[in-house]
Amino acid sequence: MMGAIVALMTTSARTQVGIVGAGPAGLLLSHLLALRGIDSIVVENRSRAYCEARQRAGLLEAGSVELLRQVGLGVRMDAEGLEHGGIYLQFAGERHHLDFRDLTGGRWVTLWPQTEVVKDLIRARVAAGAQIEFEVSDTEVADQHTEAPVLRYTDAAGTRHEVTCDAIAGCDGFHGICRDSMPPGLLRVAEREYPYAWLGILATVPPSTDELIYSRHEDGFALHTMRTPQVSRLYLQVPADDEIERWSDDRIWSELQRRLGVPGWELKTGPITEKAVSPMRSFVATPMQWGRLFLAGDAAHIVPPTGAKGLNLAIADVTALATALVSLLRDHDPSAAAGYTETCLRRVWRATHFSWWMTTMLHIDPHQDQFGTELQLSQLRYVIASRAAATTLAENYTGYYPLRW
Ligand code: RFL
Ligand code: PHB
Repeated sequence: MMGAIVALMTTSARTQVGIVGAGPAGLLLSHLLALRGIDSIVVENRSRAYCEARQRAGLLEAGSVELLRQVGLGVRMDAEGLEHGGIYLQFAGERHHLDFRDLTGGRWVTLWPQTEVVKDLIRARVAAGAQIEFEVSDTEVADQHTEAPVLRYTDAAGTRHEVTCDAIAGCDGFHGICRDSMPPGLLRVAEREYPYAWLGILATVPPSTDELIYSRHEDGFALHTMRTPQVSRLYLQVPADDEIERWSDDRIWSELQRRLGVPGWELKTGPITEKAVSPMRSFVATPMQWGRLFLAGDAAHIVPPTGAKGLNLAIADVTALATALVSLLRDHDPSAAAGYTETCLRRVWRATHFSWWMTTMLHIDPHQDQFGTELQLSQLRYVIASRAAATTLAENYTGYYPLRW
């Protein structure tokens, strides 16, 4: 009975921007808004520890790195992040180096894991006294089409809250609730499913390579990336419906050795501390805004990870969104907010094409015929032989559109 009474009590509050999701998109948005004097609340259904440990992306484009530095989040990244000026592309048993700095006039990428971006963001927001509510449940958004949209959630102690906002940001990832809170029939979705998945591992062993290795092999794609000088991250293409239980550590290492191996090179092995299978999908929903509800990051679009674009798109979306919300709420100028979808989608579609291109060039489709195989190999030979083709890969990989804040 007491429980029922407590559950019925709702506390009311007000803020300028209600943010759903404490992933990189939601946390960075809250940080950027605070720098321009706009208040926000972030609600997140997982715990802080879970958000800080979730293994995901690794690579930041040069523009994302520069933005994080500019907004005071670069100290640990500059000390501990690993700058990469290129990648290895491997196919037909040979490994080739692409030098991004040479191809793009000095651009690069930085390996700075999403876990660390999220830890730095949470620490900065908490130190600034920001309101981040972890372990909430029953998140709801309402009145999105009015100038006073409402965010409701139940906190970890069981109290129901209703926060009246000037705008709501749906930064709640692909499986969140905000996208589905838009009116049926408004959203148009363009998507593609791929007939394979990635098995990703984290292993306590120094990387066996100085740059990332993207390898097309007859048995499937493999990627060697890293986290620190002591920790490696590796991925294997596996069937779309594969189960992690079928992959013993020994089987994983021998498959990686086969797909990544070239004469004279040795893959170092070590204890595997994490392994998981992730599906691969391209998905773009439009519009990214309805009234005062704005979607950002994976809530609006996802890409297969072969192009390393997802985190970078989330950063770019919220940079545009913060600018739009500052104009709307502080300067009463709605034009940037009205153009938000268009601003984001230009970059999103470039990244969507690039990620699809990298994915289909490097993976083995189970239904692939000789024609498909020859096209892949021809494209790969062209990329390593033609400076124009290599530059196309390099300028997309390092980030094509400049990021402005
Ligand atoms: P997130 O990180 O999914 O965060 C959304 C947050 O919202 C919370 N949430 C809710 N909170 C409250 N109420 C609800 N109803 C809620 N529903 C959900 C969730 O708990 C979560 O905390 O989305 P965000 O912020 O848009 O960030 C996107 C990135 O996480 C994602 O794009 C990247 O990780 C993708 N990605 C990569 N991106 C890169 O830029 N470079 C890479 O190298 C790269 N590698 C990868 C990747 C993603 C991978 N997986 C597992 C999908 C490698 C992999 C294997
Ligand atoms: C990673 O480091 O996890 C990573 C790097 C490059 C990719 C995907 C994932 O394309």
